Amino acid sequence: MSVVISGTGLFTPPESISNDELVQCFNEYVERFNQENHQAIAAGELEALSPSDSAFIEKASGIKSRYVMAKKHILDVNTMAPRFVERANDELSMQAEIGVKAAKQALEAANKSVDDIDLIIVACAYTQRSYPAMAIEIQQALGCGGWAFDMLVACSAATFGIINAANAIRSGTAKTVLVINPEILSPQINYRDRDSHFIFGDVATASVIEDETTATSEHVFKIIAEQPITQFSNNIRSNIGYTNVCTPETALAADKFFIQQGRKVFKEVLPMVSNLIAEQMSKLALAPQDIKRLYLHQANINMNNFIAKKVLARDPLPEEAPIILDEYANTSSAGCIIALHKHKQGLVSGDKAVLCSFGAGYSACCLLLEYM
Ligand code: CO8
Repeated sequence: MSVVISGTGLFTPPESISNDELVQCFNEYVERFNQENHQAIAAGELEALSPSDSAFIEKASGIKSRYVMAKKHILDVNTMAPRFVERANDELSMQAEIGVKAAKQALEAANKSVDDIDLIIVACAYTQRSYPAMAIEIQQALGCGGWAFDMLVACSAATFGIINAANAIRSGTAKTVLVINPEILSPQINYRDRDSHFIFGDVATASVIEDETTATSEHVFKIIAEQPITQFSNNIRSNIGYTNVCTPETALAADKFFIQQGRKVFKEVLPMVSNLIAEQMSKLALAPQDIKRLYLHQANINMNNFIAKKVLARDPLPEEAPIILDEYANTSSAGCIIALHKHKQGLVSGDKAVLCSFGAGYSACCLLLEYM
């Protein structure tokens, strides 16, 4: 039995924030902080904050802009965080809503109807609540039967989700699966932190996974190899959780937001990912020239270029390792799926591609795909 990715979908929020807009607000905050605390700073009791810089952001990360679900209060120096209107229990929740939008596109691309779907996996970095599961809410909103569950694997959630979907199909517990990645990351960004205020954006992606024999869409990606890997690290961490959100004195502390040691992540994750891809290629006796496309996790352009160069044994052409983080920023698990969704042009039947995620945990996953 061969399992395929037969369709993908992408929901892009309507509002976008440029680096310049973000930096302007951050620098206003820095000026205000330094003015308000000038005595303590002068006395050496407090360190002055340093301004952010658009050119640094673009050079260090490749990010030029990010889409967000609620722009206004992110750019208000008095709030510097998104504000969402709480929805009633009988309304579709925000995360389910964007998941449904991406899922409908994926169904259309795969020539499937909601009646074909018998498993929904919501795989992402954060769910809006623990229960009832976002996947079960989406199951009801779409009108699908079968079963549904949520799973969290930070930036590797989408690829781990696709592997779970493939295994459900292989075991016979599902025939056609929707893997949905609704990534609402903006509430976890500390917009007052110079090191990380620029990193993430909001988005949702979805993929239809099914047996090759039931697929009817024009082009599909067959999964020809897959391997997840994890290794514990505190270098990317957030301490937000259900045990501390109700405590006012800890709820807004800096450690409750996303924090990373970017340089260490860079150094430690690169060999882990390069080796993982090399092992998968060697299992199938694939040489660098056999790989026509690299759909990599979208966290940092320099990291992606490094990995692509290792895999291809030369500098990659832009179309060989597509970058979407310039427009979308880091969208956690959705990034590699956005790259695949938007950059299939030029592939011909039989071409091999790498779909690879890496991120917090650490967690990484490499799928080798054949375009059909
Ligand atoms: N403006 C100007 N200067 C700055 C800024 C800024 N905004 N930020 C830092 N600097 C300065 C620093 O102070 C430093 O100055 P000095 O040299 O004087 O000390 C200098 O710039 C260099 O700083 P860094 O060493 O930090 O800069 P890097 O070149 O390493 O770039 C990056 C920083 C972009 C963060 C880079 O390290 C990176 O991208 N690393 C890899 C990150 C990565 O892959 N992370 C994956 C994590 S994502 C994930 O797993 C998802 C988690 C779940 C989702 C969470 C949702 C919120």
